[in-house]
Amino acid sequence: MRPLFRAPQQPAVWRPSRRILLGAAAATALGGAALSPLPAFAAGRPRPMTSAPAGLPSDAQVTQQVHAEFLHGWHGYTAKAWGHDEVRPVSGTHNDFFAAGKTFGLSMVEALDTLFLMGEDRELARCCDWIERHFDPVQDADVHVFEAVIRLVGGLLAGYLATGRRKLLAVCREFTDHLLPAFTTSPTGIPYTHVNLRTGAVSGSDVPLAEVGTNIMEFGLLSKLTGDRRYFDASLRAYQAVIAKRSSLDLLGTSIDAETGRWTDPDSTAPNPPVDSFYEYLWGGYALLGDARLRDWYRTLTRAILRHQSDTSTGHLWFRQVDPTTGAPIGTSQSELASFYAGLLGKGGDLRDGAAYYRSWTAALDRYPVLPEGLDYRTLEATDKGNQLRPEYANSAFDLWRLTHDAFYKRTAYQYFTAMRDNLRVPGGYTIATDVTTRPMGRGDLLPAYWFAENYKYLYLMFSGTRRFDYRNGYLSTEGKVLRGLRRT
Ligand code: DMJ
Repeated sequence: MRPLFRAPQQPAVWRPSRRILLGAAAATALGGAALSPLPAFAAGRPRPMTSAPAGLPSDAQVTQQVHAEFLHGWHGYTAKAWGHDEVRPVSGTHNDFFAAGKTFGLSMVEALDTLFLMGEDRELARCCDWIERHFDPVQDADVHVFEAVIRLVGGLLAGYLATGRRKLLAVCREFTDHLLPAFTTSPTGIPYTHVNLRTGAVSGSDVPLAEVGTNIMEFGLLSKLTGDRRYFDASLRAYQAVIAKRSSLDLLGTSIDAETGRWTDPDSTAPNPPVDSFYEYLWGGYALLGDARLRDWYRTLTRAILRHQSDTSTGHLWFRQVDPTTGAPIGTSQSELASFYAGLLGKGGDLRDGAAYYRSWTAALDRYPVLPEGLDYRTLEATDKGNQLRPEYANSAFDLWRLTHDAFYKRTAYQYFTAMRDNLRVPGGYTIATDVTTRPMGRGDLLPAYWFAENYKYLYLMFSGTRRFDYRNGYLSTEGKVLRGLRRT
């Protein structure tokens, strides 16, 4: 057991080896022997830039702007939707995220470690008090397991790490115990999509890969903190069930049946949703828990994606959809959510490919200041013109900046920030876009809770150099939760 819960050693400074730069060709086969070392984030706290690159305010100024904008959204939530999951900032009403008439105080749970990093200790304490008094982990609600894990389990864990309040860990454990039937009642170990927290009744056997495999970071950490390995074991079993079904090209499909273990959609659509974070958690699970099987699976599957799905025909790197057994191209759509993959490639050792994919998305950002939800990458035409206040581009900027300290990532992250502020800020906070191609942009009426966990946290960490974060060893989940590297003073 011990190796599962030991963080891997990282070299002090990340210099891509030739083997890593060769990327796909260098990876070993599934279960293979020694692999590339874990790329380290650049050593130490970043030194604030007082003379910023052209067109960029100083780090201190950007930090202040990002902090102020975060608080603008936060105060919008606390004024109109305190105690509820999400705020609708235009109408001043609220949204129940998981189930009608039920609340988990989702925006509060999502915000915990961001409030800590920004030094908002009074707001943080207010949220913890609410959670300890009102969060009901066994309410009669059918919850979406994937969302419950990344948002609530991850949020409570990060809140516990930020504050040391043991009640948060106890609530997290009890809540997770009521999610577990989704895994343990499945004949294959692939979790059902939904579970009723009170009755344990499960539903939803057609499961997208992200929902199978985006839990090992939270469950592994919970196992580590409680000494109870049931959580980690459930995650690992789910991963094993899917990886055993990979094609002869080492490609995976999109959705799988939890009861039969057969593909319901066999096409390889990585790194788009709904498979995206399946791959992210193989690497993240390895980085956080030190389990070499996760690293080996990540390398094997990533090698196959780079080999069979890369398309540079437009002069930019994109990822096409393919038939998993022949590698034949079947689609050229790219979801905005896939832009997280640039950072993941960097963290996983394919830094050159990660940087190239980030540049592809930056070209799209030059055309649409706020990225549309979907594109056809051959033309950059928007296939879905909305934007759900997405954080993925900023996530990759943060990851790649941590690996390289290249000011390009700060410049482009600031471009992302100002476009969001100029187009999607409303008096009651921030809101989603219905059409990013019109001026002014078409606006909806929702501030998704992940905005409190992700978008401006990445920017704040890039520009602030806060002492509350361990820049070398810190590691964040897909939902931006700091699962390692919060520094309490
Ligand atoms: C977040 O819940 C997470 O980042 C998840 O992995 C994917 N999508 C949303 C934000 O877009």
